[in-house]
Amino acid sequence: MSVIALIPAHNEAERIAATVTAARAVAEIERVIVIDDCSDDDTATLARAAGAEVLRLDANLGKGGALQSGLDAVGDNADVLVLLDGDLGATAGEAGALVAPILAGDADMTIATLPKPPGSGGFGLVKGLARWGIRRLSGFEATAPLSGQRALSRSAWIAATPFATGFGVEVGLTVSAARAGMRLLEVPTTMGHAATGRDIAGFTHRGRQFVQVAAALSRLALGRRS
Ligand SMILES: Nc1nc2c(ncn2[C@@H]2O[C@H](COP(=O)(O)OP(=O)(O)O)[C@@H](O)[C@H]2O)c(=O)[nH]1
Ligand SMILES: [Mg+2]
Repeated sequence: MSVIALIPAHNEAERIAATVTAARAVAEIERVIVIDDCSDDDTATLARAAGAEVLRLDANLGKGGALQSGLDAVGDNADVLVLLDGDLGATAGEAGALVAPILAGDADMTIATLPKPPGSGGFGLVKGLARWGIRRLSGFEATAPLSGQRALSRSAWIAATPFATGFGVEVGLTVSAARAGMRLLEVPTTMGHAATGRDIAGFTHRGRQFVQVAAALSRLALGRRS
């Protein structure tokens, strides 16, 4: 079984090395591929130094586009895909808990739930929209509708490709897989990431996410994926 981790990373110099190191230490994971599209910092160099294969893209494709490029690059070589954010740091080492149910044949897609991050965070608007849309479109009750930490069997990613664009990728994965009758399983973890707060950067980030999640849900409602 070939288990390949795809890590989309845009300006993640602060955490990418720790994320890659931890992902590479997961026994089940065979290859770690970082997809870096036009970072302004040293993300690619640091990822490579930490032992990742790095796919550099000439244009900024957003999170979903980066993941699709990673999948296109591995082609038929993967049996299980692991999707991990670049800002998990050492907690990426918990990814084995996502892979195990797939390898055991107990689920087609696992989704990590994360503890509430310390600090204020946002107001939960994006998460609320994502949870509502997923329920409306597929009936699935998601605890962690936006979690990017997932493992997928081949049948699950075939059901969910092409991936939805930008930050719509996760709702796209969940709705498409659930609609196709895939078995989805949320797995509690203590993973953590660089959460944004109640400042201008945080509101801008979540505003962009809200728009991209809404766009993905609209396309799914109309029966189109991307
Ligand atoms: N390659 C690539 N990765 C991206 C892009 N946008 C976000 N990411 C990555 O996707 C992951 C999640 O993004 P993040 O900004 O942490 O969003 P949040 O955790 O949902 O608030 C991180 O690893 C980002 O570096 C992008 O345009 N290109
Ligand atoms: Mg993050």
